[in-house]
Amino acid sequence: MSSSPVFVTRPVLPSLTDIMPFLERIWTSRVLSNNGPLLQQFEADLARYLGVEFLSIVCNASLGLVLALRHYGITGEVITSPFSFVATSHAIRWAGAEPVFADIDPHTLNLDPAAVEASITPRTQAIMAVHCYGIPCDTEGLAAVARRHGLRLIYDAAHAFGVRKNGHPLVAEGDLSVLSFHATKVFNSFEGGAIVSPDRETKLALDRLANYGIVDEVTVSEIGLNTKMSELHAAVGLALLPRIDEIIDARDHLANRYWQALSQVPGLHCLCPPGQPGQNSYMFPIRVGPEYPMSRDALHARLKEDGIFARRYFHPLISDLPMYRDLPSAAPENLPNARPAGEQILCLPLYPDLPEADQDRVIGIVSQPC
Ligand code: T4K
Repeated sequence: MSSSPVFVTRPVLPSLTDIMPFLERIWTSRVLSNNGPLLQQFEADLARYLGVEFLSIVCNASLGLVLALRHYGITGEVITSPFSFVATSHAIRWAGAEPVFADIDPHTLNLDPAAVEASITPRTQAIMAVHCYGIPCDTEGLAAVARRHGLRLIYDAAHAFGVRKNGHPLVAEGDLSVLSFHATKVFNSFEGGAIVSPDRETKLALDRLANYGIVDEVTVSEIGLNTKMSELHAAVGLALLPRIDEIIDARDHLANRYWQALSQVPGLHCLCPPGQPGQNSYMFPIRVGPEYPMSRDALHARLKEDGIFARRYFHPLISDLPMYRDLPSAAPENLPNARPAGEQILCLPLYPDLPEADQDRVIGIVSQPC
């Protein structure tokens, strides 16, 4: 290993100066949790930034997805993408429902509405789609399928912070959308997430579900969970949110540098062209095709030799994991586009303060691996 390691991502932290006033408020009030003042402020500021009206902050996206399914009482089949982080399918199982895998579109890597429609059975109750790498799903196509068959449409929007489609916030699509503010995401509160609701009634129902189902001191309306965010996490989010445009601009800049350097390399396909209005440059995924001088896995290993930790998001496919691979929908012939994606895609290091010299090391190897 020649120089310092380069990771696929590194979180941006708020400065200690920016976070201190929020910490002082916590230490003075001694309100640490349970819908405290910082949480309420974070919710309001986030909703304003994202351009939505009703949003519930939770402790992470995984539990946000569980709550979303529980809210609609979904215990039947949920059609979902095998090309995602394992949390998507795990959340379906934790809600007591059954994941059914449908194939993805080879270009967007998101659920293909036609494949979704072909997977519907009398037991299907919902679609859980993922905006993989922040690339928007075919929201119109999925909405049409959901409408035709009376299904709920829930988006795992863990990657889609701030993304806009045709000028509109992507997280306003579907019945509910769930964001992640994990350390590895475009915007983080160390851990955290949010559920975007279409109306106040739904938001309040989700808030109740996130707080054990408590209505008041003597009334508990349902079997809720504790998925609340603490005031400390809200403080991190509040201190970082004013920097979000600067964070996304820095990501866009680096994504553009990758694009300039790699988009013409024979055998490589860069999936996220820069300069698309409303994108967030969460990842820089490349597809390593058969014409490239080595396989995706060999390139991954070659980068590692130089201390560059690119990641094979998402390999293995969720449908290949032991707890899912025996499902009929996990059969390889059902997922002809997801399979090669799982074998060919590599996400290159990308985070706002990635030094250009380190990015050039990545570019040097990827553009001339042998
Ligand atoms: N849905 C989707 C589509 C998701 O991608 C995710 C999470 C979820 C749902 C669930 O969201 P949450 O419940 O977490 O809110 C990472 C993240 O842990 C995971 O949150 C994320 N997706 C997934 C795509 O990536 P790993 O196992 O690859 O993380 P890890 O620990 O290997 O971190 C990757 C790199 O990031 C490290 O090499 C170094 C850097 N890093 C990481 C952490 C945690 C840091 O520099 N500092 C840190 O604190 O899963």
